[in-house]
Amino acid sequence: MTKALDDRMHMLVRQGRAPFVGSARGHEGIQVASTAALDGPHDWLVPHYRGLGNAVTRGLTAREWMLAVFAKAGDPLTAGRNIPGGCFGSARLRIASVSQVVASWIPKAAGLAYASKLRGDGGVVLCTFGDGSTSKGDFHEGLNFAGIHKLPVVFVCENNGYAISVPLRLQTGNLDLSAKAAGYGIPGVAVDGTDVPACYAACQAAVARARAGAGPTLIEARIWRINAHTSEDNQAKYRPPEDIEEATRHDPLLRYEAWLAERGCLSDEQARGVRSECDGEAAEAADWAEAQPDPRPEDLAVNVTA
Ligand SMILES: Cc1ncc(C[n+]2csc(CCOP(=O)(O)OP(=O)(O)O)c2C)c(N)n1
Repeated sequence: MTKALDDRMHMLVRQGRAPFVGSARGHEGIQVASTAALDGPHDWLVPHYRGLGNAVTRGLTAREWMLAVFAKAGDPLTAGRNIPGGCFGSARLRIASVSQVVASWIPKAAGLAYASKLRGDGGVVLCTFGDGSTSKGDFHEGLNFAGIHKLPVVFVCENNGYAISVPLRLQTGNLDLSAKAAGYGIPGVAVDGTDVPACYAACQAAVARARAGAGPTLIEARIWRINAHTSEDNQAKYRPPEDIEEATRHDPLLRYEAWLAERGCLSDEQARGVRSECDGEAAEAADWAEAQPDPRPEDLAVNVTA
């Protein structure tokens, strides 16, 4: 479903119907696996703007997603007043509001986990971000606080190797991002983010650890950015052609499909069926959302606090 929505958004942007898309291509495996591991009634998801796979797995519908893409009044997070296509959230699904301010949500995730711990409700927080976010102060503050108080939070760094045009080697002197966990006294786990079962196992173990009161984990999922940073970005300007080409060979969806097929769990026909069902749902959701009412100018300041 994530890929179907992603593909549809690109189509809408090219047709001039939607303004903008930040693609999750390449991120789907870790996003679906980490969110599937978050299975408690008091759990919270605190995703980054690229978290389409997290949102869909958590239960955000294609129609709700498309309301945000078209910035419609019914957009469940901000009623159409945030950057379209990268801002979603849902009180119903316990998805905290998504911010475009890189890494700003990491200390907030630690705060949510602190609240859960104080309440003793057994909740776990899943917080996701990119590799670029690890060089922000918020990363340090969030992980430091979570480490001190042994908070029930799982930090998942989706390392796609770039922060827009900045490659990882210009972001940090230590390319092993999972190693940063040691500075906070918490476990750091590196996982191949294109390997869905491995991602699920790592995330499940981290969620169980958090729920048992043993504290946070940092998981670094190493993935490939299959598309440009956003539809506004020309990655050919800074990314070698071989690297762009190589990324297409690390598609977690194709790898997982092959994994299922090898075990007799998915035939070609079933895979085609799933794809066509998802494509149909994404197309229907886009057409439906496009026809919904725009926000009213007089509602600009609703829920805006000073
Ligand atoms: C504080 C801040 N600085 C800069 C930006 C512009 N910006 C948006 S996304 C991004 C790159 C973030 O890279 P990363 O954390 O690796 O995540 P990715 O987008 O690659 O998934 C930047 C610099 C921003 N939104 N917020």
